[in-house]
Amino acid sequence: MHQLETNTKDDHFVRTMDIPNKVLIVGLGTTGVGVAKFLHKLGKHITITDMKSEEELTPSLKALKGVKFVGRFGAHNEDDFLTHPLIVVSPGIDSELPYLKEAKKSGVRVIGEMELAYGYIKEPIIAITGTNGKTTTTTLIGKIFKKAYGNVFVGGNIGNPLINYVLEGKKAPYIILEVSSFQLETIEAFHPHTAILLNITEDHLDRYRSYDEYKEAKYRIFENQTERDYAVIHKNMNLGNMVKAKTFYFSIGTALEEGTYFSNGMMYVRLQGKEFVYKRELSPLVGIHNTENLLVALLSSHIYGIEKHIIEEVLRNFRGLPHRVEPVREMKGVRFINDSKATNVDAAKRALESMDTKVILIAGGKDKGGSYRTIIEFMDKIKALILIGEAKEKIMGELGGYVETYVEKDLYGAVDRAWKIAQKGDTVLFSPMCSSFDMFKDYKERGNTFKNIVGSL
Ligand code: UMA
Repeated sequence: MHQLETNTKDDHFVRTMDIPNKVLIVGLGTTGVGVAKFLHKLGKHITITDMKSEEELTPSLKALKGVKFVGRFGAHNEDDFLTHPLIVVSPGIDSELPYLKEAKKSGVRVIGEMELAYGYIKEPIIAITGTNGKTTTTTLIGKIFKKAYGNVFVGGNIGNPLINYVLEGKKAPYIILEVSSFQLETIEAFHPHTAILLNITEDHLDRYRSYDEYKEAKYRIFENQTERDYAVIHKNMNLGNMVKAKTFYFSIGTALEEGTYFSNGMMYVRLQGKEFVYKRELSPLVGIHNTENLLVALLSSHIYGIEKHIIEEVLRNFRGLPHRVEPVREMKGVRFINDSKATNVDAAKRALESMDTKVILIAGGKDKGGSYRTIIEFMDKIKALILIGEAKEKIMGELGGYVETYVEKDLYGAVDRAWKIAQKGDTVLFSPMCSSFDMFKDYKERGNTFKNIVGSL
C-alpha cells in the first residue's frame, strides 16, 4: 500500500512555546481544567477567572484537587487581564471581550488552549473543521486510525481538549482533532499536517459580527500549512491562494483525477495514480452529507497508508453518533427521529434532505442570529412545524406562513402535539436549528429528554 510523504520532523515543527511564570486562565469548563492542571505541572503561578460563581463551578473545582491557583469567580476583573504576561482562553470566550482587547493592546499575549497544547506536540495532526459533520467525521477517522495504528488521540472540540493529550504524556503516532472556529480564533503557530474543511454555512452569528468573520476564523486552519502538508476541501469551494498545502478535493457526482468522489453508488479515492473503490452501501450512515463525511474519511485514511480492508471493516460497523438523525422509535407507522445536534439551519436541512416521508418538524431553542428562511425549499416535505424555545416567535415569523404551524411551551407539549397530528407513514423529526442553552444544559441533555418523552408515549 502506498503512503504519501508524512514526515513531519521538519524545522517548521520545532516549537517555540515560552511560558512566563504568571498565567491567567479565562474560563473554567473542561478546557480551563485541563489548562490549569498542565500549567500547575509546569510549576507556573496560575490565576483562574470565570464569570460563574464558585458554587456553579463546583464540578470543575473538584477536578482541580491538588492544583494551586488563585480563583477569581463571579465576574472578571480588569487588573487580572493587565497584570499577567500570558492569558490562556477557553473557546467559549469571545476574542472581542473588552478586557481581552485591552490586555492585547497593552502587550499581553493571548492564546487559546489549542495553541498552548500545540506548543508541546510534534506528532502529525489531522484536523477537521466545518459547520456540520465535524464530530461524525472526526469519530470515523479516529476509529479507522485506531484500528490501523492502535494508540491514537482523538479529541478537540469533540469534548476532550488537546491539552489533555499533552497532560497525559502518552505519545500517539497521530492526533485526530476536531477543531471549531472558536478554537481557531486564538491560534498563532497551530499547524495541522492535514487540514480538512468539510463545509461552511451560517452559524454562530451570535458570536461573530458577520458571516465573513466566521468564515475567516474557519479558514485559519490552513494558515500555517506549507506545501509539505495536505488540505482537503469541497470541489466547489474556491479558496484562491489561501491554501499553500497540497490540496485534495472531494465531490458528489464529479469524477476527479485525484482526490475523492461519489458516483453511481460507489465512492472513489484517487491518489498518486492509484484508485480505491468502496460501495456506498457498506456504511449504514444515511444522507448526502454523510457521503461527504465518508469520502473525506476514506481519503484521509489513504493519505496515511491505511489498508482498504481496515477501512471497510470500520465503515461497516460505524452506525453514527447519538443525537444526529438518530432513530428513536416507530409506533403505529410513525417514526421518531432525534437530531438534537442540529444546532443550526444547515444541519436541519441535511436531516430533511435524508428523509423519504412527510415530516412533522419540531424546532426551536436559543437563536444564534441567522435566518431560518432557507428551510422553505423543504416545505413540500414538511407537513407541520411545531415550535418551542426562545426562537419560536422568530421562526414563526419567517416560516409560519408556509405550513401548518403550532407553538408549544416546551418539548413535552411539542411531542404531544406531534403525536396527535401524525399519521401512519409520517416521520416526527426533532431537528431544532438552534442551540439548546435556553432550556437545557447542552444538546445531549435535550436529545435525551426527547428520547425519554418519546419512550413514554
Ligand atoms: N466564561 C467566562 N467568560 C466569558 C465566557 C465564558 O468566564 O466571557 C466561562 C463560562 O462561565 C464557563 C467557561 O467559560 O464556565 C466555559 O468555557 P467554554 O465555553 O470554552 O467551555 P468548555 O467546557 O471548556 O468547552 C469547550 C468547547 N465549548 C465551546 O466552544 C463553547 C466545547 O465545544 C469543547 O468540546 C471543549 O472546549 C473541549 O475542547 C462545545 C461546543 O459547543 C461542544 N462547541 C461549538 C460547536 O461545536 O458548535 C464550537
